[in-house]
Amino acid sequence: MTLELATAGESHGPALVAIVSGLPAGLVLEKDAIDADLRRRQQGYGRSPRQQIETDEVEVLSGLRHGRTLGTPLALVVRNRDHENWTWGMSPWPPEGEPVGKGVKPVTLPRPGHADLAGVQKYGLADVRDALERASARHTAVYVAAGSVAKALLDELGIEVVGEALAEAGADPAAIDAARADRDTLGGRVEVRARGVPPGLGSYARREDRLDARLAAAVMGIQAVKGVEMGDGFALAGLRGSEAHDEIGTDKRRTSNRAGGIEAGVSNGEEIVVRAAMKPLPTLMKPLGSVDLATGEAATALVERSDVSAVEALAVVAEAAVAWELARVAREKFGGDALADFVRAWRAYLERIS
Ligand code: EPS
Repeated sequence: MTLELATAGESHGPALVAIVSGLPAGLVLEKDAIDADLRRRQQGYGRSPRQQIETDEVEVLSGLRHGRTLGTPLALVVRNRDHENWTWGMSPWPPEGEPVGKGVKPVTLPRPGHADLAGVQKYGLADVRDALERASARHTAVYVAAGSVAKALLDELGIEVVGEALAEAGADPAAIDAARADRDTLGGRVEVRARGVPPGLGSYARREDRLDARLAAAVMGIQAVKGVEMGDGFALAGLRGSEAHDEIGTDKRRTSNRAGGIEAGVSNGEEIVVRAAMKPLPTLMKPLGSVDLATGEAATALVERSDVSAVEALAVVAEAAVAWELARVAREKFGGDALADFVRAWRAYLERIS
């Protein structure tokens, strides 16, 4: 038994969609809690005017009745309000009538750092828009909705997952204002902490079972993330072994947590700490050098409305990714078709190891 997530959706298409399967029946979901996470993702200083157009909110099409999961696939939808400005340009079917609104002209100026050039080469596209629409970080909205569901499941096991931006330039209004004035962008770092995770989630048996590898893949899979570390991560490389490891007390707890709650790919009962580094966003108002794919001539990259920094949004998205992966390993370990079976298996396990 595991959780699976399938998503679909373009940034300016009609909607973003997620299908979550593998939830137990009987889990109570609250629309307000999911919408609150969607709102958190939209906030943060330095976001683009797009966020004034969108008021993200979850719709549920299946898998839920009267606020309780049915143990069947849960279909989540987040609409793109901005689509009304792109109905011709992003019409799923051949558009009717004269071109009107946004997205009507092909984009031929790929942006360094975005999916634009690789996307058109890989898929044989004539319009960069056909690549950038899906590559856009817009669809992290629906990952956050799925992460919110995962957090509701983890809450049944007393696990809490919280992400926040580190107090660095990408989350500092003054630095963001300065970058905006220079028509530039910023990146930054975020940290996600998961409390209440029992020892024994994940495994050293196979590379793909390792909890740290799974969390790293989940977080690295978020747009613009270029680095992930667990606990003290890269800093551990410069320490001696005597300074780097977390000693074990008679209560089996640790006196420090440099490992970030994971050893040998298995949770050790301490707080799980995952940090991610985000590169500066690649859409620049003062564009970098590129090539016009229509003419082959030197040009500058596409200039589009964009965020100056989305580090605070990344904190919410990374929180969702960590929650999702922890919920997945918990489903694998504790199983159960009914929520009560899942919770009972967790309790029995805690009793055995205590
Ligand atoms: C993004 C470009 C911008 C961001 C977008 C991600 O969108 P637009 O081109 O519509 O202004 O605002 O992020 C979101 C819309 C969002 O909700 O997070 C990109 O190119 O990745």
